[in-house]
Amino acid sequence: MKTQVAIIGGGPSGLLLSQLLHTRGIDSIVLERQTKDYVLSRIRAGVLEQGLLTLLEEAGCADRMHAEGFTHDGTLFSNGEDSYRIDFKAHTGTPVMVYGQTEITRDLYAAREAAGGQIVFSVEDVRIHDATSDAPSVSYHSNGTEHRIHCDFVAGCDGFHGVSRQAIPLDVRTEYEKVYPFGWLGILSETPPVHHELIYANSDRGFALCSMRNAQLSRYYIQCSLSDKPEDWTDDAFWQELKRRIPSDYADKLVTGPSIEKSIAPLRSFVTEPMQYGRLFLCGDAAHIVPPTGAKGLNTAASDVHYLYTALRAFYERNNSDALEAYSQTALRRIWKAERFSWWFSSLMHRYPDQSAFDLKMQRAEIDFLRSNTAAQKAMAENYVGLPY
Ligand code: FAS
Ligand code: PHB
Repeated sequence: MKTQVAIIGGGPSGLLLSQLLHTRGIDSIVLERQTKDYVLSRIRAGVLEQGLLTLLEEAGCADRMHAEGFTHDGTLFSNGEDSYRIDFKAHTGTPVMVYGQTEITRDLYAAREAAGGQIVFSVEDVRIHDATSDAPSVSYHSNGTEHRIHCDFVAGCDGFHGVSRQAIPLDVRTEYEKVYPFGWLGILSETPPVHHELIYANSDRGFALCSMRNAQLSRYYIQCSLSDKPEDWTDDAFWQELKRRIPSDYADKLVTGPSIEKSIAPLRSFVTEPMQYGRLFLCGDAAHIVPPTGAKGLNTAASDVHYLYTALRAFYERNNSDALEAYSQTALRRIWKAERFSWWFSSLMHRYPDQSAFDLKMQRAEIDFLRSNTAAQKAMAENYVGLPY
């Protein structure tokens, strides 16, 4: 088989890149390890930056998002019983969109299938060959048969546990990592959201987040121990703990119900440098991970896709490779700012097991400064709605 861009990974990064390339007549093949249903069963991100909205519009996949998504102009912060709102729209002129990553992935699959896009599911043993040559290829097994795709470029969109990052030799790549001493226990419930905007709650018992997917589907998280397992938490125990961490005005009106999904996500900051090796380019979680606190995971995957898509267009349409050669440097400049914001926001909102009394005073002072200072709120808002591409 031959294509222009071989894309490893059929999550949001790989699908968005494939669909955008298609709009410019650039051919790609997507290789996905799982089945389509499995990919769509994963519950992940919920808050979208304007940059991602623009890309989905360019890809022709934004209609359902605009019809069913929620535009949020701000969010509520609480510290114990105290709460205050940060108005993103007032500070930046930009809102955020609340629309689940699962739905984006569903919309992208539909667009690729409508366009006759090539997506191979349930592939095994994917390998990248001759990445530093002008004629790379990708081999894989499907239904017990080995296949090879000859291509111009390889896009590694296969997430944190994929093979693409490993194709960059250890003596070429540098990895930066911070593992947080807690996780997020998240549930999905077919209940109305407790508030029309998100609530980020800092409490003496730990962090909590009240989010949503639609008017009858809510997403809630509580900070939990790394040793916890989802089965350690009954639904009732989860609801009781969530109520202890949010202001009583909201706890009293919280509508509870059975969880239809319950999972624990560990929190990690991680970056690989460089994000390219010869004609292999990494996008999204294949290259970097952020703690979900700042809702930057999916949104930094989107800016990577924007940079790579723009660079590939320049190559094919104008025979110009400058942006391809600068891809890693360009993408990393925005990624490190998202890593900083996610780390700062996580440090602000969570209880750390080794937190000293002084550390707690610093955290409380930072929260109080954010609560009372317009410049601090503007800076927070500019990061949350998304820094420029
Ligand atoms: P993905 O991991 O989504 O997709 C990679 C794809 O590659 C997968 O479908 C995988 O099956 C496939 N793959 C892997 N290895 C392969 C191989 N060898 N061959 C072929 N295919 C292969 N972000 C937020 O902003 N907010 C959140 O609340 C949030 N919650 C999260 C919860 C969890 C449990 C996780 C893991 C992540 C969460 N994220 C969140 C981050 C998440 O949304 C990612 O940023 C987003 O999925 C990135 O998309 P991709 O880069 O496409 O990677
Ligand atoms: C979500 O709705 O899943 C969500 C929202 C905001 C975050 C993290 C997750 O910061």
